[in-house]
Amino acid sequence: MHLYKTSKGVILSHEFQNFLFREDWDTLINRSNLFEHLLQFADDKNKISGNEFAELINTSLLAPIGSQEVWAAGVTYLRSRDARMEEAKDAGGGDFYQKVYDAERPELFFKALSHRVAAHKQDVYIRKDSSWDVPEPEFTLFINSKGEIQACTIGNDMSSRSIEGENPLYLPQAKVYDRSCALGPFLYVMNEPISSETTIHLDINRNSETVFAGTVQLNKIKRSFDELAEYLFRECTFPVGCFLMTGTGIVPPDHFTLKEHDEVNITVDEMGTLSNRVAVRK
Ligand code: DO4
Ligand code: MG
Repeated sequence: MHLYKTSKGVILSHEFQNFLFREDWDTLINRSNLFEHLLQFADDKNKISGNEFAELINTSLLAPIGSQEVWAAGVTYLRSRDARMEEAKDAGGGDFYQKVYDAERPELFFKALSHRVAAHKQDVYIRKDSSWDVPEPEFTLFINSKGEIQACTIGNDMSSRSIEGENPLYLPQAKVYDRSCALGPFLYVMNEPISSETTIHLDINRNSETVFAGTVQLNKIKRSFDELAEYLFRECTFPVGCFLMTGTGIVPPDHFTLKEHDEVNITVDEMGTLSNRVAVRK
């Protein structure tokens, strides 16, 4: 079992890479024309069958990341701006979200290295010192060291709304902690740019019941992916490329908070579902 090809592109994971490619993960993915490179391996003998693929996504896979940094963009959708203005209003921080939504410069922040990233079917964590927590389903880009967008994956930018709402300067603590980020199940190397009509779906299940469901289309984003990538690469180099989460367009209503054992499913049309259970770090 090696590599999975769909009509839209090639799907890659560490599990395939061990069998098929001589290079390590960082070298393999950090190149121009990644899709064309992978196509060379997509012959019948290297392809896995649909059944094998279906089996694979029921197992815990490694997250599709090596030594890359994960960065995230914020307030790129109106829904994120509105939710944050509300949560920060008592702290007097609401205006900043309006300003950053309108500004030329986007909000970009450092999110994680691989040791803080949960893979598909691994637990994501909520903080013990937080009382209001949400997942943020985000279309996530892989950008090579030349700043070229080469692939994408599904991301969850886990966030503490109580900590960020208390004071926006607490953003790094609201956003960066163990297992605050999930990526996967695979790296999707597309043969053409993803359609702006693509829908992201978030479903949160508790005791087998759906307690929140929401959707957003990629075309609701305020900024282009190229613009976000260009800002990120202005004064930062990424020797083996980086991941960039592009912001959330879905925020559950204010009365909602995640609880331990909830299951968070983030589906992106044509790509698949990233599934994680919520836990508290022991
Ligand atoms: O401004 C704080 C973070 C925003 C964010 O993570 C998002 O909009 O997705
Ligand atoms: Mg986010």
